[in-house]
Amino acid sequence: MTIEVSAEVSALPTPYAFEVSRTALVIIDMQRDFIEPGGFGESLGNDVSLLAGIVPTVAELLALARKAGCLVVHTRESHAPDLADCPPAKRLRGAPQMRIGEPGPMGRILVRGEPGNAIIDALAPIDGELVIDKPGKGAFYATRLGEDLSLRGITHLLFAGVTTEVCVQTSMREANDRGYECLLIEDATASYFPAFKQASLEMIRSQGGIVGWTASFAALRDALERASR
Ligand code: TIU
Repeated sequence: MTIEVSAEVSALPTPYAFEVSRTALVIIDMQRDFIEPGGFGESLGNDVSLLAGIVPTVAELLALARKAGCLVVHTRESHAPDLADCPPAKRLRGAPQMRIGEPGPMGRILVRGEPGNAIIDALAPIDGELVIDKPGKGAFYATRLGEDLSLRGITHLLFAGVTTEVCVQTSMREANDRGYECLLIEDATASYFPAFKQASLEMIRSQGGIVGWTASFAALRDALERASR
């Protein structure tokens, strides 16, 4: 028998309530390609050191979700080696020698199975966790994520990862349209552009939570501690 644990997080724009057994942590694209030098993120002209700063908080969040018994989902932005799932409109952007599929310091850029496509060691998935390879920015587009979540009765999603305004926000909007109640953990997400992160947090929770809620990691941890007493 599963004992229901209900938690309420101090969040914006209102408190966010969830049941642990119906909640998944979705960690978006914490892969070497975005966080380490020599990958896709840098190929687009970005300073990747900005993203490394959230790794300790995402690691704490992952440990908390595992301890609470939440489903954990990791995503990777990645393409098949023949790039059949990468439309030219996506492949042809950016500097010509550093496009998706070209060789880079960590193998072919954004290609499945290459070293740069691996999730960073500090956040490596363990048995029982889902790893979703996604060819788009959103985690639901052309993946089995929707089926995987509905098979497990998941209704609430906690989001973390990179980058806030691109893959995290796109995934959160896809989830919101599919009826999931979504909470973005503010200090467990980052952008190459701090102003874009801030704007994303504000637009997500504006208009009464038009896309969802945002809260700090500490607020989530406090809510789970209160719930387990
Ligand atoms: N460039 C950028 O900000 N992000 C991406 O290309 N992918 C993700 O956000 N994962």
